[in-house]
Amino acid sequence: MTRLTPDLIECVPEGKLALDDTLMKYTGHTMKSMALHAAGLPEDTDLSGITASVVPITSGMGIIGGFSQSVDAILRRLGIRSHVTEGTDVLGFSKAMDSGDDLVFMADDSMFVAYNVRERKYITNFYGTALGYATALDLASGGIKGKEALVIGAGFVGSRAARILRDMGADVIIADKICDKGKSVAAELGVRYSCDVEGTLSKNKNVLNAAPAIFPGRLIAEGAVISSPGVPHYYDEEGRRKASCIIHDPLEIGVATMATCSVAFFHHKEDASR
Ligand code: 2YJ
Repeated sequence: MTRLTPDLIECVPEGKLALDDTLMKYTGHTMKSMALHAAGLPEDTDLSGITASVVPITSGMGIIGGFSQSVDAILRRLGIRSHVTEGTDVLGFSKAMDSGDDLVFMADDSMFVAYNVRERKYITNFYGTALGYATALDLASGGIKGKEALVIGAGFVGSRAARILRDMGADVIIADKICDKGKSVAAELGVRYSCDVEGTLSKNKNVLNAAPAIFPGRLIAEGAVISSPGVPHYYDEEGRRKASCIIHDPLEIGVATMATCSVAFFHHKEDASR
């Protein structure tokens, strides 16, 4: 699992959303309206009644500089009244409980969750990321229903994205360089798989790249729509020219979608598929 680094997220807190411009251009949505749409909530939902605590977690490899502040900034941009707790870890969590906030965000090295305190349910970043990027692919491709969608990577995000895209009515192919992994996830979901990641990528126009891999431009299909949560993220000049759109950000799409899915618990609109 890729660990975010401070340089990847350093522009998030101040960020005037270049991401909003990209999303608007390719999906017709802002970050907020896309995240609300993904969670099945009205796109003009006012989130100013929602409060959130972000708890810094020191365990394992420790605090990532700017991580909690970036999550906090993303929540505020959605209109949520968020703050970073003064204490870390269990002390921070107890402060979050004392504050009576609706949602608590916290991440260690292996899991990042948004916990809905009143509904006692949580959403993982794996699910929020999968849903956010699957929604971006759906919108940017003009509707993925009935179309082929290639999911590269059968890991925590890719397997969830494949399920979401299948449920959207896409004809899903999973490709993973570890062939047995792709095969077993595909069998579980009842979708196709390919062990030839590069060959399949070069033939597919609708791609969700959840692999920690870099693909050269010669493998990108002309006009491809690429929704790309995978880190490291890089497409060369040829890839950028051939793709009709590449959607990526290091944190925002996943966190914003976690937040709206957590809010959807209040509306009983989110199932337990995390
Ligand atoms: O609170 C902090 O500053 C740190 N404990 C944050 C750790 C963030 N965790 C990661 O980047 C891990 N790779 C887990 C992410 C899981 C979701 N993709």
